[in-house]
Amino acid sequence: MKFGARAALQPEPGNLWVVDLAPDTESILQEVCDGLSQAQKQLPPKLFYDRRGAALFAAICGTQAYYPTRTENAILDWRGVEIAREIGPGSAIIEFGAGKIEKVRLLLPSLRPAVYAALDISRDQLVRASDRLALDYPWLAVIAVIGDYGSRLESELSLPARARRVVFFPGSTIGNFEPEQAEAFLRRARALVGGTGGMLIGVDLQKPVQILDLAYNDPEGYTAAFNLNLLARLNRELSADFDLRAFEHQAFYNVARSRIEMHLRSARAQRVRIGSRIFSFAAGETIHTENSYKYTPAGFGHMARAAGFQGSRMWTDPQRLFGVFFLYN
Ligand code: AVI
Repeated sequence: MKFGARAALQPEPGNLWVVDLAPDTESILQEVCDGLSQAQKQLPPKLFYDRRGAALFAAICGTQAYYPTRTENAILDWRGVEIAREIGPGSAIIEFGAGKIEKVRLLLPSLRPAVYAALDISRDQLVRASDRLALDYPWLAVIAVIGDYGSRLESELSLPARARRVVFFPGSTIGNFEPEQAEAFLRRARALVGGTGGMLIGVDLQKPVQILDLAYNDPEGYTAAFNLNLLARLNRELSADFDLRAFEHQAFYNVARSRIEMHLRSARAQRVRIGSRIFSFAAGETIHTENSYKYTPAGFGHMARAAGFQGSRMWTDPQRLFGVFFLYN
């Protein structure tokens, strides 16, 4: 494994290159204080994914209640050959939010890309997973980029000029963006892949409320632990003094806005210190920690066209819980 400076970054088969674009503690502190100063207090969901948060998210994905992971995996597995045919061999796959790098493995045997670049905020997990991938697929050049979705990936990547570029964005993480941000993200992906490129993206579809509510309130309590870990992380990394027993997990489907909302509800009136700042909470007041928007196939297709993609194709499961879209120019 090599930690590469941009000038030296040249992918080679069998090699893994690592670029670190992670935000520093100062900018995280600023973002946290800004969020907790709003009338509706909020925290950015990207902070969920420290080492413990990434492990809890993996546990959520394994629950019976959280259907998106297994449903998307099944679609990628069943439709892998068709998807590979759409994309073509020798491509450069750029995955945003790659996590444990499991999903792309379902596609690699039929897809045979030349390069795979993974971006993720969870440093340890990404380095471990991309190192393993490079070992398992000696014919594949692997690049690991540590950063959030705002990282200027475009200027850091050096990809073979002739490879068809395809952004891979599975997991329905697009649902964690506000609709305007989601459209801007698609537009950015389109600019990154250029005129001949495409985007393979997983999208969670609208469905009955009970299925959604259960998925974000799993009986095992992993989602609650994942949500509360955000406060534990602020205690650890920003010397905050949140009392974790005084906050509780809340998740519900907001029908009017077609989104799951996650909050942390203060069980009593309390004051919390973060660095030199004090934040007051009323009893019952919440910190809004995440939205997870659910789309209809038509609604998502419309957004993709507004972002500049000219065509799309969707694969889904028999219950139409989840959609995997290929967007192209
Ligand atoms: C990463 N993202 C797509 C997940 C979701 O379903 O919105 C995050 C998550 N939050 C709670 N459970 C899962």
